[in-house]
Amino acid sequence: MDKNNPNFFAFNRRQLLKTSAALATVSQLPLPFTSKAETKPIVESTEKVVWNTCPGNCHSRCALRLHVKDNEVYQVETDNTGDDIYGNHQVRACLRGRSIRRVMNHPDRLKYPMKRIGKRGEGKFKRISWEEAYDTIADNLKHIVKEYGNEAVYINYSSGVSAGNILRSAAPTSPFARLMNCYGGYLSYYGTYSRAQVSMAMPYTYGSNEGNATSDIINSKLVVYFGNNPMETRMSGGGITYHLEQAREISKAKMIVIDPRYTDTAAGREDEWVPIRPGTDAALVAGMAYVMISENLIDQAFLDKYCVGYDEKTLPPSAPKNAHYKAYILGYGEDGVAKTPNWAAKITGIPEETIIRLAREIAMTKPCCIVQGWGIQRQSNGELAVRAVAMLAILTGNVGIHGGNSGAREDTYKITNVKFPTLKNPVKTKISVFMWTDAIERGPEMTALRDGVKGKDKLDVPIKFIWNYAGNTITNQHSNINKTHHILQDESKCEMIVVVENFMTDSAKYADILLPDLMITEQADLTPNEYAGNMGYLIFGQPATTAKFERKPIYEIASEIAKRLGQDVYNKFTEGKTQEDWIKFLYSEMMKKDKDLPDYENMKKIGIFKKRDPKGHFVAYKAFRDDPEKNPLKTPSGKIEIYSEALAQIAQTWELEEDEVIHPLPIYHAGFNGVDDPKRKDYPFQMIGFHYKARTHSSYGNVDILEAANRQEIWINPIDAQAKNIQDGAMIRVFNENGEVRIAAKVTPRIMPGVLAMPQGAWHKANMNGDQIDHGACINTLTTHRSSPLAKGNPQHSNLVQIENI
Ligand SMILES: Nc1nc2c(c(=O)[nH]1)N[C@H]1C(S)=C(S)[C@@H](COP(=O)(O)OP(=O)(O)OC[C@H]3O[C@@H](n4cnc5c(=O)[nH]c(N)nc54)[C@H](O)[C@@H]3O)O[C@H]1N2
Ligand SMILES: Nc1nc2c(c(=O)[nH]1)N[C@H]1C(S)=C(S)[C@@H](COP(=O)(O)OP(=O)(O)OC[C@H]3O[C@@H](n4cnc5c(=O)[nH]c(N)nc54)[C@H](O)[C@@H]3O)O[C@H]1N2
Ligand code: SF4
Ligand SMILES: [Mo]
Repeated sequence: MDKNNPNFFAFNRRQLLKTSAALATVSQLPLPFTSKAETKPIVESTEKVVWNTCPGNCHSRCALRLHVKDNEVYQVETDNTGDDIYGNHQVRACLRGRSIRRVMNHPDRLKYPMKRIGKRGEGKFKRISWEEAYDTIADNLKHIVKEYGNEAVYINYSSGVSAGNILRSAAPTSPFARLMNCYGGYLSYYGTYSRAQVSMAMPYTYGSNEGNATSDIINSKLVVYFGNNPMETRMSGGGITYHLEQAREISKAKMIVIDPRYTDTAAGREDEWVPIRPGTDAALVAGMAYVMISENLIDQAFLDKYCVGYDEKTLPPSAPKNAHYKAYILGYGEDGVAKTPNWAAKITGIPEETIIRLAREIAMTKPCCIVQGWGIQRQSNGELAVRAVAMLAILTGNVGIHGGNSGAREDTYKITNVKFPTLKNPVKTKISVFMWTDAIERGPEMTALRDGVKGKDKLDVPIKFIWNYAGNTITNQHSNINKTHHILQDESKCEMIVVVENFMTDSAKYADILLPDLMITEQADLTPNEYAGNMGYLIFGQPATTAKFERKPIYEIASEIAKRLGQDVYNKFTEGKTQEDWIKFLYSEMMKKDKDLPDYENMKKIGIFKKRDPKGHFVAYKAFRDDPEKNPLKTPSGKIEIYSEALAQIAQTWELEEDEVIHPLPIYHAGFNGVDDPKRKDYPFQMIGFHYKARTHSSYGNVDILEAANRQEIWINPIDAQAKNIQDGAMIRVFNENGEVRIAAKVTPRIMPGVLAMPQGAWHKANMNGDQIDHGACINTLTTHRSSPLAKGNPQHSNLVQIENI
């Protein structure tokens, strides 16, 4: 049977299951996360089982089946439809989703609308009525729009409710975006905290940022992961780890994991772990490219036919002589340095012999699937690094074929979806998602060429009003909390902050008005899949319980505010529809696009609908590979741009600091807070963050059992621990020029020497009127407000720190 037939896995799984049936008699132990492990409760007449979704943004979207009795969720199970066969498999929740009952019924959940009575950040609030809350918000909004214009109103990035279609929280899809678009518009952002650098940079190479479906690993002989940790970052049974396991089971592909940490993805599953210094992947690639080029292991025919700027032959006429990639690698380019494996070894910390061996292996094993996670791009030199990793795929001609990949992160099939329409934003100005604190402090100084303002040469006004719905990026998830605190203390700068939340998060403490929201599990919505490999699915969630205390659904909150901004605003916002009307409407639009969807009532009944990608395993840029003339890429030349004229132009015109580089080629540059930053004299350790299984960012961070199971601790190599006389488990100080945290030390060889790793998303806990020492160990006490050069994105993994015993 053809491996690329979408039924291939199904066939193979059946074979496997047959074999395992024989084994089952020997071992009857249920596997973790299988439906067989679940108890089927006896459903009494007062009880019901309600389908809904895990709310957060972990890039899986799991189905929850909530068992309800007397208006309380008493048990949580997950998807029990489908089977163990790939393409019809179960979208099983991880421990976080299964602990949702502890979030819904948490004693700290917000119950009433409140207004702030202490200073911002102090956490002192007073209960008010909904009427007073709505009036205060509407009056302030009217006043600010009148005084400064709509550009002074900002909707902050947030991802707490990235699941539900109507509830979607981030600015481009937030209900507040629709509200503001009915009221003259708002200052919007480009990019995300997730992938600002890669989304900006990769299209200069490929015209977009596509990767092969994970399931296509079935066709690979070798899998190389650069800073990609799906076992922790895409944990669900509906997520990609499932396909990864299955695909490798069948293809027997060898796996190499390149990461400063020995990750859960590597753990016992990899064939080789290559520890690397953070921010140096581009140097590793250059060292490997040197071997491939000098040993003639590259795919010259591919480079000639599909690429621009590999060598003199395809270098655009506008480029200076020897500005091509080959010259850069071999040492006759601008810098005159040959990027030998020895050169790369000194930068990356990877032995020269390993670099040579890896280069040969990657070049000679075909097809080879090269994938990068987003850890390497959340850095001060992230834009260069992501294009550099793509070079490995390009040099070896692994782009556009089954079993290969572009070097980007793995892709997914998505179910047909129609979102709550946010309408057109009359304000065209955009800032980078990361630069909102700058826009409060020095908005009118921010320009297109220096600060990446888009749609205009400069901002006219600073941010004066912030909507923050279902997000903790005011402080906890944004960088440099102490500096942000300082900026927000001055109430004459940003005049009004509205936070809609479930908890008194660190960000919520900065609200002027704080509103208690219903959770997604307490209302109806449609949720499409996110990263799920080759299977798309749609979940129709229903409210598990009625609203408790004075919590309200966001659609009602936004509608009530709209009403106070004018009858016309209200009419435009609601179009006379209730939340249920909207769901019916959106679903009918989806049904028009996908004839396979069941009808509304049936969808409501079944709760989850699954559909396998009818086209099989997605391969990025396959059409281009098959016929580049007919299917050009979206780059200016229509080809893969190793040398980008557009970037050459930007490099010449934008205003940059000395330690910032934008370059037409994917060169190595250390960036700020990198390996060769002079600040290492005082702060010798490189410290990365990582996305942790204990939480989804800060969400679930207050669930005690999850906290206990996965402690907040900083990874330190035994060599460093010994030099610093730090014992495993000891509480230590981690500090730099931005602040100080206290955290337990995890002394482990799973991290390379000289590098520390701190799980991101822990709840910031500091006395902000006192010493500001963070006892919660939120990594953003230590990160910087400086942005990366091209995307102006968050370099939250580029940090330099010192550690000491307390
Ligand atoms: N240093 C560092 N910082 C980072 C990162 C990093 O790697 N390192 N990662 C970045 C990335 S990739 C991202 S995506 C961001 C994520 O940052 P955020 O988008 O802020 O994500 P969370 O911390 O999960 O916060 C979501 C909030 O939504 C709330 N919430 C959940 N459900 C509901 C609901 O139904 N209604 C309302 N109103 N609220 C709800 C939760 O209580 C929680 O406070 O963090 C970024 N910050
Ligand atoms: N459990 C859980 N899952 C999540 C999330 C969560 O908070 N918790 N968040 C979700 C969200 S919104 C996002 S955006 C994604 C984030 O997904 P990613 O950005 O891919 O996750 P990270 O853990 O930040 O980074 C991935 C890996 O890169 C490594 N790394 C860091 N710097 C470097 C480097 O310079 N070179 C190399 N080679 N490796 C490096 C880290 O050690 C880590 O193992 O995860 C999603 N999934
Ligand atoms: S946190 Fe992610 S993997 Fe876990 S249940 Fe929720 S959506 Fe699924
Ligand atoms: Mo993210």
